[in-house]
Amino acid sequence: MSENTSKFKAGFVNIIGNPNTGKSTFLNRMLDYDLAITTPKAQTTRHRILGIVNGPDYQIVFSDTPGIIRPAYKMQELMMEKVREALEDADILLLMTTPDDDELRDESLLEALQKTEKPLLVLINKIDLTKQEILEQRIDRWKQQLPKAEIYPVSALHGFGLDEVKKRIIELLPESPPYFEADQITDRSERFLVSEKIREKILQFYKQEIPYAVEVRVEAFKETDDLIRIRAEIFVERNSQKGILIGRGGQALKRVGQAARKDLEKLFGKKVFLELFVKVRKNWRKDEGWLRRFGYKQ
Ligand SMILES: Nc1nc2c(ncn2[C@@H]2O[C@H](COP(=O)(O)OP(=O)(O)OP(=O)(O)O)[C@@H](O)[C@H]2O)c(=O)[nH]1
Ligand SMILES: [Mg+2]
Repeated sequence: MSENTSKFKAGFVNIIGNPNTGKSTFLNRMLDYDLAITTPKAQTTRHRILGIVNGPDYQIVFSDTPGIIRPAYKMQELMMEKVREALEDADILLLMTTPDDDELRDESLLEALQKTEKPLLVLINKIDLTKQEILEQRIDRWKQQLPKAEIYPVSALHGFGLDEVKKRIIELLPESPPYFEADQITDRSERFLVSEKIREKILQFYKQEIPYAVEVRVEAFKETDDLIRIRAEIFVERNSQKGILIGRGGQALKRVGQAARKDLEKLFGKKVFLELFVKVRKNWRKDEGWLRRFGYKQ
């Protein structure tokens, strides 16, 4: 191998943090692509998703993870396992916080971050929404809690401070050959991205518990030269939820389909034909069998 190859840098940068702090928004900004879904609701992300950024002599493999919560049911327990895994297999850790979020919702994770030997960047995101005074208090607080961390105030949404973070990540990357082909942007399938996009619309359009009781599965994905035909199933936990999801005369579900289709056409650069079906799977969030089928468990 030539000398150049040996100087290539590559590594895993795992993003963790409380719900709704902007982890997925940050990932999309780094990729310059809307890979991960983002919404104003907490617990938008349920799975770990890799997003790969390639440069001339580096490859950053970002991992987006679910927001840190105290699990109330089996699905959330499995989500938190993914967060803990992300702590273990990172080369660089990135803790996403906001000015009004000054402690991790899990003591043991804070302890793990205090003990880690890995480079740790704490991002204070959404600084567009705060005052200098508060920001300075937060910086002091994180310096106290995590003395070895480097702290960066940013705005993922508005693109502020991100170049500096990216530059620092590249500096910190270990020397390594790339882990993925240069044209690969994620480890997730197109089917997964479609199901997430549909879930994003459900998070946006429905209130209270509906989005949390929903799982989406793509049953068929057929691509031709000028069209992608997709058939997806939406699972809910109860009949009453099915009624709400579909809405009077099917209007509510139609809105989900139209909005998802529009975004998917942008994402894939092709015309999309999308069919949605709603089914009831009683208490799937607590059921190991369903959680396995839905990909929360191996
Ligand atoms: N004002 C402002 N809003 C932001 C910023 N970054 C993200 N947001 C918004 O914050 C909300 C949450 O963003 P997400 O990226 O979904 O947050 P997350 O941490 O991935 O959330 P979970 O997946 O639920 O843990 C969205 O409405 C974003 O548009 C920012 O820099 N400024
Ligand atoms: Mg997210």
